[in-house]
Amino acid sequence: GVQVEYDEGKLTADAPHSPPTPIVRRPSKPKTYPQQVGYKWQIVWRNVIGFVVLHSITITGFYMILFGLVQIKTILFMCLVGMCSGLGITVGAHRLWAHRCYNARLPMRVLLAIFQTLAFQNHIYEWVRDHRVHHKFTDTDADPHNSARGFFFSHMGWLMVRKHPDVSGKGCVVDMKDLEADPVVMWQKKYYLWLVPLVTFLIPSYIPYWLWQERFWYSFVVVGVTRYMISLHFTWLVNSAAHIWGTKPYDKSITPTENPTVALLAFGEGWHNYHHAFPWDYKAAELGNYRLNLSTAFIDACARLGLAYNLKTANADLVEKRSRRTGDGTKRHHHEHHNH
Ligand code: ST9
Ligand code: ZN
Ligand code: ZN
Repeated sequence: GVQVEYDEGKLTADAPHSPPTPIVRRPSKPKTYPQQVGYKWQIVWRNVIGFVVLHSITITGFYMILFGLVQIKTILFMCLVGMCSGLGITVGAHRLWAHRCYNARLPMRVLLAIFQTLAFQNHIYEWVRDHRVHHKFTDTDADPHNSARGFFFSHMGWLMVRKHPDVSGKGCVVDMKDLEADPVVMWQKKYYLWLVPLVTFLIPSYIPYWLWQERFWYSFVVVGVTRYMISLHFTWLVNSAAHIWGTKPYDKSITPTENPTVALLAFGEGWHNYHHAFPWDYKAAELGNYRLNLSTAFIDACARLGLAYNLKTANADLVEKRSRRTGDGTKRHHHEHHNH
């Protein structure tokens, strides 16, 4: 046999019957995003397997719901638990603890911590640290769910690989003293490993069994796991979809967008261009009403009860100026309303 060796496009052995074909080295499409040079992926198989198992159980859960294997009461209870866990993230972890958009009295903080534990998205302290780092270093290697690495990475891929060294390297400058001073946050952090199985899965699954004799394992699949995975995906859409699709009326230089679908699914957290422009606003949106913003309605209700106070919000004038200066022109300005 004739051995043909290619070396930088030159034929180095005889190949009598075929004309020497020059090797054209096409510049291959970079497989890495620009900043990734010199950084190696490290897949965390424990998490990959965990998510495969959870998604498989979720498919079973959809089957049980669609084919009437669980009672309507159980499905309604699943929605209630999902709503509470969602508010634990939006009203608690996000708008209270990560951004300090308002202050909350002890009973409200305890309730929000319980709700946040229902959501099993890491303990409040870790959730907030990752989220503050996301705002400070958006779309760079230091952003835990850097959307420059694509939809899948920012959606859930980031939870299945080791973090980029910049996340801790640069993230360590983020001040967490306020959370260290909150006994509710530190108590949840200390007992989180015990609280998760109990609060996220066992208690919510047990209630339908206890109160209306639902089969425990059916309840576990639907109210425990399926409810959990749906709320995870709704949350993750804020990091993926709302960093890709939508308008940018407040700041066109950043990836976060105004995404009504995500706003609906994530209780008002899809107005993400506004949120990145005014992260300290407790409404996380400009819209003056509760349109697609259950979280704002909840905070206002708590404020009326005296549980929440010092609610911070951007006034119309400030928003208008910012929008004119850095927006993409999709915001309807005040004078336009007057003209019509
Ligand atoms: C989940 C979270 O799903 C979802 C968050 C979404 C955020 C959404 C934001 C949008 C806002 C609104 C939401 C609306 C929601 C609506 C709901 C409606 C229904 N800074 O992490 P490690 C250092 S969780 C500074 O282990 P590895 C630190 O020293 C899902 N430093 O890194 C740390 O040590 P320690 C369930 C940082 O080894 C050390 O590095 N959970 C920072 O690379 C090691 O950290 C899971 O799936 C930082 N930001 O592992 C588990 N980060 O902690 C996921 C780290 O001791 N987690 N450091 O201080 C893991 O398994 C791992 O973290 C890993 C990375 C494998 C992902
Ligand atoms: Zn964001
Ligand atoms: Zn935020």
